[in-house]
Amino acid sequence: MYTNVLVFLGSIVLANAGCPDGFMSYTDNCYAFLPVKASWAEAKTYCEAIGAGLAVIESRQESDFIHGLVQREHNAISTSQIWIGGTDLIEEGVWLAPDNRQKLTFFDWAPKEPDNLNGQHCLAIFNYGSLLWDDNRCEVHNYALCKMGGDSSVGIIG
Ligand SMILES: [Ca+2]
Ligand SMILES: [Ca+2]
Repeated sequence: MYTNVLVFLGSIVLANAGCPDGFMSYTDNCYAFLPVKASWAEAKTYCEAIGAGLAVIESRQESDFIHGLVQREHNAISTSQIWIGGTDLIEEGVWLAPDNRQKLTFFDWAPKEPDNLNGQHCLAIFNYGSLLWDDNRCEVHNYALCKMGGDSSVGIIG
């Protein structure tokens, strides 16, 4: 617990350290909320355009940090979910990271999700209540959360 507190304080002191303008830092990563409604694939492209990727959330601690970040954007997100990194488009029920195709190992599903209702293959954070996760139709227009490795230069490919 003590270590967690120290890490938490450190993340405040170092807020934005090593991150581009508009990004928030947490551990070794940088995060940016994109208040632009787009399909999951478009959101992925937008994140890549700023040198990041759709945020793959990998732990309880990281998900809790994201909840705090999202709650600060409450007005912006009240009408929209937020796309994050994860899709089961290739194989139903097998969730892969958007870039390296690694299987996701951490999930923060809302109750009764994922339900794959009428074919839902893209990962989003609900825009109300607990901010837990939903699978939604990839063509729905949502906001996006981008993530960039702060300790490695993630360049724009091309
Ligand atoms: Ca699905
Ligand atoms: Ca769903």
